[in-house]
Amino acid sequence: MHQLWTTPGYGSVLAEAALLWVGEPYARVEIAESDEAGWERLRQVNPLKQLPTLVLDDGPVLTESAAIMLWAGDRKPGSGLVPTATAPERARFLRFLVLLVGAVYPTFTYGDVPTKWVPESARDALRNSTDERRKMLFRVMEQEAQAPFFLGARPCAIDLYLCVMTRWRPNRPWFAAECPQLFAIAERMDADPRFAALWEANFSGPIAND
Ligand SMILES: N[C@@H](CCC(=O)N[C@@H](CS)C(=O)NCC(=O)O)C(=O)O
Repeated sequence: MHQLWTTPGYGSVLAEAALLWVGEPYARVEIAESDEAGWERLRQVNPLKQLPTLVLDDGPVLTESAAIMLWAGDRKPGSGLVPTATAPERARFLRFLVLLVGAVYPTFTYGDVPTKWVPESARDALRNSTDERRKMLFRVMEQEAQAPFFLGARPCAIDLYLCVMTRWRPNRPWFAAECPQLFAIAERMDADPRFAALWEANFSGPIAND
């Protein structure tokens, strides 16, 4: 069975939702946020020590949430997780998937613990500038959002990212006020029964990553 490394509230929830979406069985290797030994064990598998990290049942290690989304889409091409190569919404899907992982996700990477990257004196500046950049990127997505889901009639992996990332900084109340389309999409995904237990397990407690 595939092995998915997880920490509640972290990006592993994106991969877990994708696995549920396409019906791939998996086992969780859960590490608590404070479990330093667990994170060191993760480093042996993924030198970046990041989640999601998925070890496939035939051996390869998949990191990078977008790679996991695309891989999962290939496992069940008709599932809707990833629009098929000839689907009219494919181009917009690729644009916003890459924007989410290439532009939005790094604002968390560099802003979550700024002192990993800059001296203490620059801590607040890096946190604030990455937070502002993320808001700008989400405002771009707000302008592009369709309804009821980001690409239109059917949900896809983009909606999973919106559901999860809107729980992180600047958090849901900001989205409700500033990006109501994205907020509505997130709430629609909250209500998807396929993921009810997953959202509960990941977002019912305090989220250190917020
Ligand atoms: N590009 C990666 C980013 C993953 C990422 O930054 N994950 C965060 C959790 S939400 C993490 O593991 N942070 C710990 C760290 O970077 O040390 C992806 O799309 O999967």
